[in-house]
Amino acid sequence: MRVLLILSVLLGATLGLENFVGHQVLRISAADEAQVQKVKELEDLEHLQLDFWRGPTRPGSSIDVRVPFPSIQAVKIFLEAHDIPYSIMIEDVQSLLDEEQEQMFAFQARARSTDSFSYATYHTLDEIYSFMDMLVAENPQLVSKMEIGRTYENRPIYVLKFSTGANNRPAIWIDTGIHSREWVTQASGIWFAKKITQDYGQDTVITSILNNMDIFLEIVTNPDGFAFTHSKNRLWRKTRSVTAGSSCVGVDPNRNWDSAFGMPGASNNPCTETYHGKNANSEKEVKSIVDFVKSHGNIKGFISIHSYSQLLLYPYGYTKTPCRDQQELDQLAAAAVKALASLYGTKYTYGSTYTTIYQASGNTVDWTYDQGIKYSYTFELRDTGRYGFLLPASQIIPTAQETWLALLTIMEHVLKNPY
Ligand code: O2S
Ligand code: ZN
Repeated sequence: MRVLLILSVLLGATLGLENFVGHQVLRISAADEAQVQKVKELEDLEHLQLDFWRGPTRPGSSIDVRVPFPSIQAVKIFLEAHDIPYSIMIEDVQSLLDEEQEQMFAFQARARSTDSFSYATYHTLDEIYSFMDMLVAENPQLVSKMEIGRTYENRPIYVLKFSTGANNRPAIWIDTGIHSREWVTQASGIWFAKKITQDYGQDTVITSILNNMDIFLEIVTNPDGFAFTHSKNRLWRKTRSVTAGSSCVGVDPNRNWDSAFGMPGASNNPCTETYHGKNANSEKEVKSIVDFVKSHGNIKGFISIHSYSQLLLYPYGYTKTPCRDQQELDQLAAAAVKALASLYGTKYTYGSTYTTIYQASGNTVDWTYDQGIKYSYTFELRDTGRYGFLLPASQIIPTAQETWLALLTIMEHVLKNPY
């Protein structure tokens, strides 16, 4: 055990990877608003280097936070002193990372076709980009690849287009991985892409959807961040843009949209995980989608996929005021999570972002909704925190399969309810 530990630290060190030896993820149960405020005090203590995986949120729903080894004693003493209950969700973050690495290593062989591609493992950016090229080459009638822009570090930003007909049909947009560490989402995006090509012409629902609408799928929505999760820090969430006057890197691409930009529910501190950026659309990864959506002009459903917590959310995140279509969006969400649960019993909660998790201004689907895209949803995939962002690869396919049933429910509703 000790030898293994030393080995993994050495291997990680030679690769220049940030290590998480002894880091724990604590689940904090703040009972009332006063306790939530106490936890927020912890968030403001930058030297503790806390990484909030979930929350701080409303009283009653739990807060998950990764605590670096040197801060563990201080944090636990603080929580105990204020009578705030907590439990240890992950004993040692690094040991989960080591398991993930071993699993990826076992499936290293590069696939020559999308049939031999391993859907049940996590992949690098290069592997995903080569998957996309294979899928396009194998299905030229159905799939094409568009470059909608370049990232801060000048990587191409690709979108797969699934289309069987005329230009500018009404369309559905799906993005995965705008937060780079949410690896099960990009992995699910890959699976969705393959699923569409397999089921078109076989399954009546996806066939009728694609006979009338196009689907745009952006699998790696934050390529710089994703590359960084492989090369340096597995738990990187934001973009990789440099902020003048700060030594902290990156902007939260889910707080950078031009909808209540910079209002409560985002941070103006570049060193936090929810930093909104200098101005709306400052991030090229965001601006590329904004330009695409505006120039397309006929997107009818917009689904942005995150992890984790098992939630299906609709606007708004910046205000508790219900959106105009709240009733219809709520009913459709209910139907979607029911379809999702029908496969493996996975339970989802649904509702508006603000009322269901926390206030979030400048988020993607608030903007798309206010652009007139009525069917705008955010998913948070598995799990509810046992593994959090470090979901074992064995759960990729079940996660993608069940999510696909929810996506079909939403897409079919869009098809049957033109507006
Ligand atoms: O914090 C976030 O960006 C959430 C979603 C927001 C709409 C609240 C992701 S990580 C699920
Ligand atoms: Zn996210």
